[in-house]
Amino acid sequence: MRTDDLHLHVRGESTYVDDLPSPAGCLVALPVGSPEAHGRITKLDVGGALGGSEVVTVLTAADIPGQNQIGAIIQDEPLLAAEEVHHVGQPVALVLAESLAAARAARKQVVLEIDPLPAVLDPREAAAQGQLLQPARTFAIGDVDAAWESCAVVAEGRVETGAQEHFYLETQSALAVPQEDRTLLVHSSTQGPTAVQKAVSLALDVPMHAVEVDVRRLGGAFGGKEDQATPWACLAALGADHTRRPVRLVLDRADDVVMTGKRHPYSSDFRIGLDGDGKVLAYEVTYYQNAGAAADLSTAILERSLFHSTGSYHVPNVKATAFSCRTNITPNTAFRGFGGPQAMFVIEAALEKGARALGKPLHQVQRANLLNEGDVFPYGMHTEDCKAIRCWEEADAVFGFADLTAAAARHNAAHAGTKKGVAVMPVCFGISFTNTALNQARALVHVYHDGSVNVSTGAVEMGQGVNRKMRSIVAGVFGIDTGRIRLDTTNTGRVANTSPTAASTGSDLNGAAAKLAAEMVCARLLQVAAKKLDADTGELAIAGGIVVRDGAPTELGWDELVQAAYWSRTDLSAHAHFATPDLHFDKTSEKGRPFAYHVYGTAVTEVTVDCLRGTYRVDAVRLVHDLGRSIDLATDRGQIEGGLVQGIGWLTLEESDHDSEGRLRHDTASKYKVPDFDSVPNVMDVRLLEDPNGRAVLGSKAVGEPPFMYGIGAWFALWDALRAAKPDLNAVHTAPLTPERMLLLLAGEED
Ligand code: LUZ
Ligand code: MOS
Repeated sequence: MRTDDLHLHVRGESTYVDDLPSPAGCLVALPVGSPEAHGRITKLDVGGALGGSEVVTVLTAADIPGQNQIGAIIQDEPLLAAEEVHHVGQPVALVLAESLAAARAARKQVVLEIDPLPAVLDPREAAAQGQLLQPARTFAIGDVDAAWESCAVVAEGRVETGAQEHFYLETQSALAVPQEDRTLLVHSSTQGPTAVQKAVSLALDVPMHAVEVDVRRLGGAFGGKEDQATPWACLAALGADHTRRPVRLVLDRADDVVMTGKRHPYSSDFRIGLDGDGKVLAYEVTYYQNAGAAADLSTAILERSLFHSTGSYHVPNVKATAFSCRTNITPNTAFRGFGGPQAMFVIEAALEKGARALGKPLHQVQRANLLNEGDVFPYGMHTEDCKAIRCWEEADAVFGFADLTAAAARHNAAHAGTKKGVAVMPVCFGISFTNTALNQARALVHVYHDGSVNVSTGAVEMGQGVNRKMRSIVAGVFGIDTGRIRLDTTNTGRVANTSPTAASTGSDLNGAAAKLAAEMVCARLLQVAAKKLDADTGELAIAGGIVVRDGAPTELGWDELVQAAYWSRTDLSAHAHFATPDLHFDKTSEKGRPFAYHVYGTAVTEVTVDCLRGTYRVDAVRLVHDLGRSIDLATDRGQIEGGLVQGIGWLTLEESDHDSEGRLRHDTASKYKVPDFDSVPNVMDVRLLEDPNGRAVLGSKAVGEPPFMYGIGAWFALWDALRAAKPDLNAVHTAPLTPERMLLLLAGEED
């Protein structure tokens, strides 16, 4: 029997929230969003909408029985706006109707009048006005101010990185079904079932035990459903609680794009100082994060930017300052990398400018500064089992950076119409939630007395393959075929107090908990086996579905053993908890050991630019990735290739911006370019450094986010090609480097 969902995906049989059959009497909910970026609500009249046929009711802030507040870190975001609106698309009311068509018609009849207030869209402007989510944070080590004078060169510059739309195929969805006694079952497309459970309980003023959140799988998330699945589940729950009828809320693509946040755009200033050998002596950086109209996860994202300010490099004197700036755009949120990519792009830009000032090749300067074993990060943690240099050296040995650079130079000398560029991109990414308390997980393992196994964890399957890994881990403990094991839904009734499946930690945390729970049941089974075989438990194990004694198979098979255990009244279920050891961080000194370990890697990217058209191709990305011992190689390769392509998209194609009124310029797939099959590099050569990791389950390493940042290499390879065409170019490091911007730069129209 097949127990993963790949065969369901290819047959289109996997169920998502919107595929769940409608329970009897199910209503459709549709949010009404603000048309203005900032203003005072002077009139909200739902009377016209209520007159429509099939319209059941229209709810506003006044109908919320509990808190009108969904902010998880900072309580600054209403579920439904009551007096003021702070961004276009901010929900102000909820239409409940018998059909989607009726809900759409009714939404047009809601009268919403807003007295506009000035909208701030730019993070530097917000900072100048004191619109900050929290006081500035600074990570510092050494003495930058004293270091400048010992530098051979000092370079300064400004860096802009853009937003990124998650574009998960499944839009935000929830189905809330009222149960007896004012309890609720909520199906939600969320990475954080407990976050949804808690927010619903606060909005409805019921205890958490009255809210059961169930998640089968998500059709993609990428961070977009870590925090921002919550409002839609709360609104569906509000409708269900109010009407005592089931309520389905599925955003259409246009609403989803306008009403949900993106990756944070950052505007940054850097100053870097190098000695004559290209060693970085000092680095000073200031980040202005465009948080949007409410905090959401912005302050945590800002923290991860600070942790990644020096990328893969050791810098002795650092001062990194970060501002989380409140503006009037949709609150931005988690997105693969969580602020890390933004900071890593800045240090790469700084090295590029510094290398140029020194007249040395960029990759030589990068190599000279790579992290070594025992080096200290600005946040006080030292590298352990550091793979930065090993990945770089292996990539250089296999792919030959000098040869690739020389080949590009030969091409460029011989061709005026096209230019080739090459860039090396080293990655170092810290694994663990930076909020230490979140680094815990639970699992529940049931062995049924027919020998089949049911596993529940706090991990949410979002296409990343976490369920395959859980299954493989449990099968390994029991010594049985993976086909005997099924992963159940992620459900707050079976596994409580889940951390979101995020920060690349899903498999590390939940896999460790699942392993512990399976080991508890396995130990009990071996006691039963020992009795039956008149053996010592120490001599016994299960392998290939059979009890083995001192390595030799016995007569006792798994099914028979499980039945014997049941009939002798043995507990065949176990719940276990795992918390990552040795983590601590002190926010006063900004020092500690926030990460269990780091993931390393090095990619080399080659591109060709058409100098007449500004168009380009990513010819090849070749990389060496620090994977640890893989639990599921195909899944890990998928994460590496997918992350890389998503990173290339962020830096080269995906342009998300607003007009001067704060309205998004795109709300459809035709106006926003996500990477497609054509954007995939012609060559993707992924080599793995497979070295067991002592700090995660079965020697594995987290793989979800780190590969995203290889995509930064595509930007610098394009920049390299651009410089071959325009050696005197002195433009701002701005991403994405779209074909349009490339053309303007080639034509000397943009700076
Ligand atoms: N989510 C979160 C994350 O809440 N904390 C983190 O540190 C994090 N890091 C990466 C992605 N999501
Ligand atoms: Mo995240 S960016 O939800 O791991």
